Amino acid sequence: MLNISKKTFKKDYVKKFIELHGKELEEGTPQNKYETLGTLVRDYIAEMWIATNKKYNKTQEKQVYYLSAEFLLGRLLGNSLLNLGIRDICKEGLAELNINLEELENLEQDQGLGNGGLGRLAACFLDSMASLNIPGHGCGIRYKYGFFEQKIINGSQIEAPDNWLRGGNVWEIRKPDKAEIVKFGGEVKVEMIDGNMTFIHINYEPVLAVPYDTPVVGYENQVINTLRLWSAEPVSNEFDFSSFSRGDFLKAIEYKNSVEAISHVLYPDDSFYEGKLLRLKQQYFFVSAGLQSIIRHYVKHNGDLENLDEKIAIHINDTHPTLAIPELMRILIDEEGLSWDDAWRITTNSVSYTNHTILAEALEKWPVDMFKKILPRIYMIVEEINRRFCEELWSKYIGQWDKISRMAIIGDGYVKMAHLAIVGSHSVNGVAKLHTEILKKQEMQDFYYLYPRKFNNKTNGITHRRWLMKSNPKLTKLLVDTIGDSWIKHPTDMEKFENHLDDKSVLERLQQIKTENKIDLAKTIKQSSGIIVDPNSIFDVQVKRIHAYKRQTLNCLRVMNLYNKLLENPNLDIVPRTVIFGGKAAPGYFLAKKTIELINAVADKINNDPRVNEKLKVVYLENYRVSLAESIIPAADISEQISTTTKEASGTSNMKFMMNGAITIATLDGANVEIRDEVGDDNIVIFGMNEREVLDYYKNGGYSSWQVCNEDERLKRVTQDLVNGYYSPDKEKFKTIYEHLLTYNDEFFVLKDFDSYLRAQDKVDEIYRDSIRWQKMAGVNIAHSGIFSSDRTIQEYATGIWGSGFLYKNL
Ligand code: 26W
Repeated sequence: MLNISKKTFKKDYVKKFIELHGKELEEGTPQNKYETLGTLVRDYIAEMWIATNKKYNKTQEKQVYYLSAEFLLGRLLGNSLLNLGIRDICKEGLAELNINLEELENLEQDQGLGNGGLGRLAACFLDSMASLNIPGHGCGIRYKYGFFEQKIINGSQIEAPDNWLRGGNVWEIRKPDKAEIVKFGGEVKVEMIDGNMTFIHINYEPVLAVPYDTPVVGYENQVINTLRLWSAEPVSNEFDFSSFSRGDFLKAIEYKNSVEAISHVLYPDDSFYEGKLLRLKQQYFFVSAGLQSIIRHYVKHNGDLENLDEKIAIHINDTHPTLAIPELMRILIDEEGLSWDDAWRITTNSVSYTNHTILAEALEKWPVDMFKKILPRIYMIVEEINRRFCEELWSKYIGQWDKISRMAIIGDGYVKMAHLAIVGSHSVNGVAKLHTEILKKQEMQDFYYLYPRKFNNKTNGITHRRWLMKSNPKLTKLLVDTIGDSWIKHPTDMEKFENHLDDKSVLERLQQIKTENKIDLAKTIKQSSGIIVDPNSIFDVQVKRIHAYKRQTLNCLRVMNLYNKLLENPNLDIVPRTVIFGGKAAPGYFLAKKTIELINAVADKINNDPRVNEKLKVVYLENYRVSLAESIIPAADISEQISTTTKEASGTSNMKFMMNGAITIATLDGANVEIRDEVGDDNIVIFGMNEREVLDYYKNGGYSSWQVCNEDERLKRVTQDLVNGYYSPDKEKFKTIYEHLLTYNDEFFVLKDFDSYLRAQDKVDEIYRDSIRWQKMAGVNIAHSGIFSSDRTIQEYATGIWGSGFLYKNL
């Protein structure tokens, strides 16, 4: 907690404003004022930051490095103020200077360096590590362009570059003196020097990795951890173009461009893996720079590499940073002179790996030729890891060649990154119970039998500081008023709220808060899409990446069906609904982009049909991102978590919604299963096929979407409406969706689950009419959401995987 009075803050603020902008406060633009506040807060942080680092160096506590290709932080100002404990003082101080804090907060560009769940999880984890006093730091790429901006034009997604650094970034500090060199291409010369085999990398292309550090502020505990993001630059910045001959000049430009390309843009895919050279370069770039700087720091402060694994933990977020394994081997062997065996012991003891998806099409594998050419020394090390691993397999599984070749790290011309990650780490975890079980039983079964003790579950979580305290201040206040504030540091204390759910005044306040949040969202919707929605209708929300397995199509088909029903019977007695969608499609994912077009076509027709408008509206919110999520989620009545069972590893928006009092309608997939276990069957609406049925169909076949469709008049009608011109004069427009469902037998069982989904929606309607019951359900969901705080998740990682943060074991 930062100790600062309102008076001092005001003085500091005005002084900083003048320093930065050379004019008086009254003349400042809102942007000037935001920049001033951000810079001032960063200054406040600076001293604590230095003190934290000093303490870490002195106590030699185990340091955790969280390696991730993505960190989806969103905005930093509001949460930094909250965690510093000075948000109220700043708010009041600014108000006295005629400045509205929230307006400044809304001027901040989202830091959108991630695709979705995996990147946002990394951001929640940073917040929790700092807040739990765990010395844990992020390591990633400072993409010049983050996840693209989505525009919806004539109902279709158009991508625009996310130039997030345009207006500067007050949070980062460039550290050129901490730069590292990363080497690509070239050859490896093997020489005997003093009787030792020595590997010398020659003719490589050097890339300068320059770190930018962002402070990660712990909640009222004086801890500031570091997120270090690397930017790629040419090794020499001094291009004296005039002294180059023409050939050199062009070469120099080419070199500069190829280097800068590495940290230019985040790949906007989270569905289909593509073996792109630049992506491989990105992965090696940040992993190599990160590890070199970690080891350099370690050697400076600790010296002895022999017990490195007791002093640092390296976590790899999915397979994207798997090259950390061979890179650490390279540093320990080639640069520090350790033996293979010592290096291997240290590496495997340090590294741990999280898997985030079982979708086969998303598994990373790199063509050997590409790998070898771009990372010759690393390839040699991977080959040696593979050779030794296969040797182990041969002696264990005598004669079982199929199994051995299935499990090898290198095979069929590819390097299989998940295999390398499992073999080269001491811990492999899934992100929800069901997901971990599926990994063990199906996807990674061979490895599970070989290394049963490596496998473990760590159910995901979300930071309640951003997703409740910051985004829903009214609900936060209600909780504090009724149960006190112990839950802020011990989120499972939220359970106490359940004791107050027989108090009518509490339920009324819950409802009032939800309505006020809905009014705010209705304004946002009006501003961004022009659509007027009724805050008294049910706000029914599905926001997430657009993907076939997440089944936005199922949601859309039920809206189309409801529309048909309302037209048939205008007096149909339903609670009015506002169905809200949001999310981005990968630019190359045709079916996902078509899904967006379909939702918008359906929305357009329904919203312009006065016959149904009192009862049904459909909204597609453009450019879904962290900051938008913060205003949508507190306003949701219903959380749509409707993925095909077995396909969603965990989901995390499901947790955010329940924490804000939405009722979940869900399949028993990912963490929905654990949410159900927490709140009980009466406080969640479950539908659809279970795990066994899905796995059985995938294994044995026997599903016919065509037959399911033919036996259901409603389905016949809505699927025909896709291709008969009902939603578009161009009958071909939604043919791909139709074909996916009927010609190609509906891979994700949309039609199969349709009936059960509709019945679940009817049930929601029925429950909502009983306002007391609904608010109680909302209350139970809030009360049981504490377990899904990422503080719980991080404590499990710290004690179960990293062996760090012992101070907090007894929290
Ligand atoms: C194209 C390569 C690729 C493939 C998969 C890039 C990124 C991915 C990620 C693993 C996708 C992802 O974000 N997975 C999500 O991770 C969340 C955090 O664990 C889970 O909650 C989601 O269920 C899971 O889909």
